[in-house]
Amino acid sequence: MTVSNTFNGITLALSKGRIFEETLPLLAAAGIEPAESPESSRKLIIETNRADVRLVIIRASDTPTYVQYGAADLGIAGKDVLIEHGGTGLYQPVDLNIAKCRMSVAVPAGFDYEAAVQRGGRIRVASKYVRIAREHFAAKGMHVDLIKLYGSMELAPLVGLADVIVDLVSTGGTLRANKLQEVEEIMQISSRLVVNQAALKMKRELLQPVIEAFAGAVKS
Ligand code: PRT
Ligand code: MG
Repeated sequence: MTVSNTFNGITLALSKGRIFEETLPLLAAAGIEPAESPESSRKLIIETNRADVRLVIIRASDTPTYVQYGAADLGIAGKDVLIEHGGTGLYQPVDLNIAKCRMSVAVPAGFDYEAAVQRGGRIRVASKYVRIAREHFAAKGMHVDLIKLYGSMELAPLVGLADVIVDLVSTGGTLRANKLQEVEEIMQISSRLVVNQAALKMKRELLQPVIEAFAGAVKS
C-alpha cells in the first residue's frame, strides 16, 4: 500500500537528536538547508531552501514505517530500527556511517554470564530490540524469556525484572552509571539511508542526485 502524498517534491523523514545533528552535513552536501531547527521549532514539517524538498520530523523508530508507505520518499534510520521493523518495501542504498554505536548484552556486576550460558538454563532478557535479542540468543542455542521494554532498559536488572539486557552502547557511560557490564557485542550499528521503492522509480530525477550527494559525503 502506498499513501497519497500531495506534495510534488521529495519528503525526507528524520528524527530529532543525534541522527538530525549528523545529517546536517549530508543535507548540506546535497544543497539542502532546513529553514529552521527541529530542536527549537515545534513544527513537524520543516521547509528547506529548496521548494522541492521538505523534511518531516518523526520518532526514530517510526522512520521505516513512513518510508515504507510512501508518506516520506526517503529517510534515515538506525540499523537497530531497520532490523526491528523488518525492512519491507525499503531500498537501503547507503550506509551513512553516522549515529554509530553497538548492540550489546549487559549484565549487573556480579552476574556470571559465562556460567549462565554454560548452564544453559533460561535467562530473562529485557530489551526494546526483541527481534535482535531473540535471534542472537537463538543462534547461541539459548532459551530465554524476552521482556519487551520501551526505554530505560538499564533499570530492569537492578530491580529484578531481568537477568540481562540487550541495548545500544556508545560511550558506555550509561552502563557504568548503573553498575552494569557489557559482556557480549551483538553487532555494530550505524544509520542508513532508506528509500521508498516506488518513489525511486516515480521520482528518480529528484531522488538520484540526493542519494548520490549523500553517498559522496559519507565519512569512512
Ligand atoms: O528516544 P526515542 O524513543 O525517541 O527514540 P530512539 O531512542 O530510538 O532515538 P534516538 O534519537 O535516541 O536514537 C536514534 C538512533 O541513534 C538509534 O536508533 C541508534 O541507531 C543511534 N544511536 C547511536 C543510539 C545511541 N548511539 C545510543 N547511545 N541510540 C541510543 N543510544 C542510547 C542507548 O539506548 C543507551 O540508553 O544511549 C544510551 C547509551 O549511551 P552511552 O553513551 O551512555 O553508552
Ligand atoms: Mg533515545
